[in-house]
Amino acid sequence: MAFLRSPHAHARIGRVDLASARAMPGVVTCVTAADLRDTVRPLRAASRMTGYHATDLLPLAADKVRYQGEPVVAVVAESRYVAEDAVDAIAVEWSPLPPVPDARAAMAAESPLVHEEFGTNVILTRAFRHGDVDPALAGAALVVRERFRFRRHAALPIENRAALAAWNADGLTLWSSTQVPGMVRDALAESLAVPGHRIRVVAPDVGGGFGLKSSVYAEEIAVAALARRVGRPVKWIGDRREDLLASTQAWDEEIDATLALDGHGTIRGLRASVLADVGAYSIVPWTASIEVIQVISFLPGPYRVPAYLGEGAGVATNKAPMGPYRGVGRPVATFVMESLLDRAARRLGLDPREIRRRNFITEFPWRSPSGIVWDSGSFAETLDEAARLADWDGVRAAQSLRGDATRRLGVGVASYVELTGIGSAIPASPGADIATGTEGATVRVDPTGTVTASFGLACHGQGHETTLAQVVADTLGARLDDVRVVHGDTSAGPIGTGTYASRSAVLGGGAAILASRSVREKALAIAAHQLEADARDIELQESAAWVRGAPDRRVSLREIARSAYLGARRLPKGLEPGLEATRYYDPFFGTASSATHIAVVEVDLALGAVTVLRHVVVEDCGRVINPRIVEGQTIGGVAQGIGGALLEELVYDDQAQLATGSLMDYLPPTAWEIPPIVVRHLDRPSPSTIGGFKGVGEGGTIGAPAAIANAVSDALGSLGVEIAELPVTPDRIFRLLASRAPRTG
Ligand code: MCN
Repeated sequence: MAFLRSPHAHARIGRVDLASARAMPGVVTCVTAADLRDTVRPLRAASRMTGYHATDLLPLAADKVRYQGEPVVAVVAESRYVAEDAVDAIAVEWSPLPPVPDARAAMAAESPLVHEEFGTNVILTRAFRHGDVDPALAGAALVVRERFRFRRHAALPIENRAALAAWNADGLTLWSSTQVPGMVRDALAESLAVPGHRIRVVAPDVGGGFGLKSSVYAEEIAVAALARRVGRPVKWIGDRREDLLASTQAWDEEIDATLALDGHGTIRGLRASVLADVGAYSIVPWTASIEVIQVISFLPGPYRVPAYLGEGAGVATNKAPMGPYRGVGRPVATFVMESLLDRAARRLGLDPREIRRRNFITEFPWRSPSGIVWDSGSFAETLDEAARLADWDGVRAAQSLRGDATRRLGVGVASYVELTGIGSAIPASPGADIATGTEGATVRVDPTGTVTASFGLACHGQGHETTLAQVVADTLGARLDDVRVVHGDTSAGPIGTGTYASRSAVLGGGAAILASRSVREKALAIAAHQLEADARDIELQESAAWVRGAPDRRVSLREIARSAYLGARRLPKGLEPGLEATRYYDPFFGTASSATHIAVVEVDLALGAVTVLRHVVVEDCGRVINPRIVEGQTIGGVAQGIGGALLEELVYDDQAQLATGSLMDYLPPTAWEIPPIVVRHLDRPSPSTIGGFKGVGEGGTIGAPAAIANAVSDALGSLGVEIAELPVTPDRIFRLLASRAPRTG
């Protein structure tokens, strides 16, 4: 399959002439939205947010296109080459409309509308209020204000999105490079009106997702609908241009923030107003609010903020839809809060570490101003250890030695707290009907004594095959090599949604522990029966059970399992045959992960270039299942954070045309830009999750941009430059320096 995608950001679709394309040898079918109207129902993401306007998710645009790259015609051919040639042979009569390229301008009364039927481009608003912020600001000894800007960003997984659909008499199998096979199955059942048990969605080895693959996409529905129509399997593999144009995008917010403090640097209040460019549609199932709500939810960070007002608005523009990206909202929230604190510290003559220490939350559980419950947090401890590892004082000494050199050193800190393993108490959006708060595990010992642990999760690089096997092996008492983890297949495991929001260790690990405990209990009962001992006296480890104190009286897990399936004669009286369990886990609120990042940078005043010399992360992700995997997760996240801080930006021009549609223009960091990254784990078990795990998959990306921005501000502080916009490219540094340079002549 190949798509004819809109070349326009905003246009009416007139006559579509498919005749030449259809006549080409090798073309199987060409369809428009009208051809699918009777067989595909639109999907809508529900929410009770005030002023929320849901938009339809359809496989192809009908009547009007709202962003460059939106699919309009689907072509199925014998090969992708033929399909692409056929796309070129299609003639569409476009009637271009004035584009809406800018969120602030889109709020003006005279702006063209992305969706005329709403009568506005503001498609959602949300606010969090706590205490009374006006008097807190009015009576403050110090008030710092800034307008921050975090530019639009691409998640850029190495593997582009792809989907392959095949129908047989039993129903549909869809292979998709998705993070959320469970959500895609449910969505396809609704959109194609097929019973859920007739749909199997498989996410095979997926080459990264970073949040981009955690939504339901038009292309997935299109391949399934077209495969049904033509009676043959249909495959679509997106190319990089399609990925940059038509996958969900991230960030793109402007934040007006005001922080009020007393003379000692204690926070009195925080006010923030966030304007988010959410693109053309509200995505399924997250709505268009996911990024902006997270920014205002998490802005107060790990600090005591007695009065808070956080307001967010999502504004539709003619760009690809906004979606979740590693960290969701928190990279932006952390950048804003940490930058405000550094500005306050500079005005008050305080050490950046000291202002943080004076404001950290120290009592737990703590209810944040947006209603999040922090169950724990190692804020001061991560800060002190990171400062030690980064040699903070050594950098300060080196700075004073360098004086006015043209290459300035800077050191920057960022601390954050992150809600991970989110349970059912925190809905993705008010009133949203998405089962993100629960996850299941099935643990089965087969008659050969090997263990299969299956999950509704869909690992795409996080190493669940290793870490969840560790959890099952440890809890059950099996050899690690005897445990196989199965995930990413809706027909092979319990009900689940997928892998996103740093939830798999907490929810998958929690469900795995519950299921493994059930299986272990039964295995102990069977072993006790076979060994003629009391179950309380049986040890079960490394796939063998023995009587405590009498290691010769032993049976293997294989022998226990065979008995379990051979039935009554081998089992204790009344015990049901079989050796497997399925359990679900809901951590209710979730648990708080935290970390401090410190970046040391060098800024070349002549080139405007920033080099990150070293980056330190000290993190508390609870009980660490696998230190090397946690380290890998953190380093990968920091690499993406460096990209967001210094390089990566999706640039749209004033016609809402993407100017960075290839990797010649959109610049992710390479090995050259990534310094040595030091990661230290604190290993402080969560008080509120089974197993004590806290999530870690996003943290690197949350802390790094803020720490780097603060380091650059530190390097340029004596020149009167403070960073308020990311990425801080050489071009932006030049402009900032030029605007501050003393005039001569
Ligand atoms: N882990 C651990 N000990 C802990 C916590 C976690 O050993 N205390 C392990 C887990 O068992 C898992 C890994 O660390 O193997 C990440 O766990 P977790 O924090 O639960 O996150 P998820 O597995 O739910 O992964 C989602 C998260 C997100 S939201 C994004 S975005 C992201 C990320 O993970 N995208 C990734 N990491 C990624 N890594 C790769 N390679 N590719 C992506 O697309």
